[in-house]
Amino acid sequence: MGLYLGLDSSTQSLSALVIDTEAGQVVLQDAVNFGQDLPEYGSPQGFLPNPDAKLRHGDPLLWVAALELLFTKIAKRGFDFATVSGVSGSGQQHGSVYLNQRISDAPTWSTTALLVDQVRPLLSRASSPIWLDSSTSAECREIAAAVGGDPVLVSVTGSRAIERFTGPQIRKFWKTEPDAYAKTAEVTLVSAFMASILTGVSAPIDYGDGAGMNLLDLQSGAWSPKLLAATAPDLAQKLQPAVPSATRVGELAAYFVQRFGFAPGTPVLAFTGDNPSSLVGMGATEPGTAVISLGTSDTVFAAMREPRTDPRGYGHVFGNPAGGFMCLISFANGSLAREEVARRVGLSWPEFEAAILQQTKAGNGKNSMLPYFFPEMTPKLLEPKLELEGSEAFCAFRDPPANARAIVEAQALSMQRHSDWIGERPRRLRVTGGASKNRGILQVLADVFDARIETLQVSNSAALGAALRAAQAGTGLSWAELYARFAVTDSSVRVESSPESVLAYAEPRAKFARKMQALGV
Ligand code: ADP
Ligand code: XUL
Repeated sequence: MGLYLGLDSSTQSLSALVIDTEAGQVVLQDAVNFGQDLPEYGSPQGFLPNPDAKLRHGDPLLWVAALELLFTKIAKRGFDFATVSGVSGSGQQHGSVYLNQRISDAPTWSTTALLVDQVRPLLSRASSPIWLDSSTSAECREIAAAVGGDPVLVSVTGSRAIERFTGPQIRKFWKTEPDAYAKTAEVTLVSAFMASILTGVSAPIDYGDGAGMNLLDLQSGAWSPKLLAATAPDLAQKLQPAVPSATRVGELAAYFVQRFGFAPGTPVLAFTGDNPSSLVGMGATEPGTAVISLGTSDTVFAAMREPRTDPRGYGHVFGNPAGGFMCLISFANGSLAREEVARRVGLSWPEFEAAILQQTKAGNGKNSMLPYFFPEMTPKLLEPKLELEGSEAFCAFRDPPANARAIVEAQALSMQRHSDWIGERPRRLRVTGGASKNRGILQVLADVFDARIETLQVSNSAALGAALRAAQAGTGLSWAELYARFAVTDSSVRVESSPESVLAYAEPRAKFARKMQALGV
């Protein structure tokens, strides 16, 4: 029993959450927003702006600076870090960090200098490609061709070659900057990088996040020699072996003990991807509960009885941190696309919500949208594809309520279509992420999926999942016991479908399917 800290290094923020397993309470939540709190890193949305929508890199030093700032902020609140019995965390998936020296071989962190200044000379690549990057189509084709095609990749790794996945990104780095690649001693993911910073040793990558690299053999749990060879030379030497998510990867480095007052020897459990972590934070590691996460990206995921793959090729199989597998479908046009509509028609979030709940109806009076403001991964559209169909005002973005509803309906129809391969239709959906506060969005999801929507009392499911994983390893409590205390539904949010609205989606669903077919996706 004790206090456990979970961290989540996501696209736009780093957040912390502490649970007290004895009291069954969340005792602390705090966050650093990359754009607002660290503007000097020039990443207003968490990544480095680039006019080429296919190129999306982040600054790994920003993530390190955020860690230091977050702990400083929490210490100022008077929180006693010495009470923490264990730490784990999660990171935005697929993003990769390149180091010219293994962290284990680098000098131990000194308390007389800032962490960023100690990490900077260790980077062999100044920026990190992140999950929003879609610039590696050529590398995907090359990797797939080298191993005998996408079906081989799917059977080994659970996914076909995917632009944002780490393997194709590593290959692009090798092709475009061979010298810098040759100088790279270690390639790691955002999740394992953050764990390495905390422990001062090279933390291994877990099966949850490692499965998003196009490199992990899901059955053996080892990097596939065939895929390593197809990706880049000497890659095996640059990767730590992959490990089960419940692996203790070290203890907090002396730096954190001395600067912030953590207890010496505080164990650190392997970090995982933000989606696998959310699976835990949503209490959904057993099959039967599907989760929709409405963060920067929108994702649909669920634990799987047996690994099943998406015949359309967009979905993925990742390691479930509680053992076994999970499926995931990710949509790049999530919150950033909703924000774009809200901005264009000048609606605040409360107005956006009212537009859906009070001013428009299911089916949106036949106004519809193809909502791809940015390149999309599901379905695969390498160029933005924004199409509006309906009234003149709607098509000119001059009907704010209908424009607001249209994007949400299109996103929900897309989530439903692209998760149909998971199997049985979900009767209950758990929704999380920043946009899950919006009842209008929840109502559209309920009606499109004809399912009951639940949210949890704790909204930061990735950070909660990290704290729960640390607690499970530290206390030996079962997942069921931990979920009963922490993954508790918010009884004030019970959004049910209405039969009339469910019926109203039959035609928009068919129309959306026709549009997908016409696009050949
Ligand atoms: P991530 O973890 O990917 O950084 P979050 O889960 O914190 O993202 O979600 C952040 C997003 O939530 C913001 O980009 C914003 O668009 C969206 N958001 C916040 N409040 C609302 C709201 N009331 N309605 C709709 N979207 C919202
Ligand atoms: C999942 C994905 C995103 C990132 C960022 O495959 O690309 O959900 O994990 O949250």
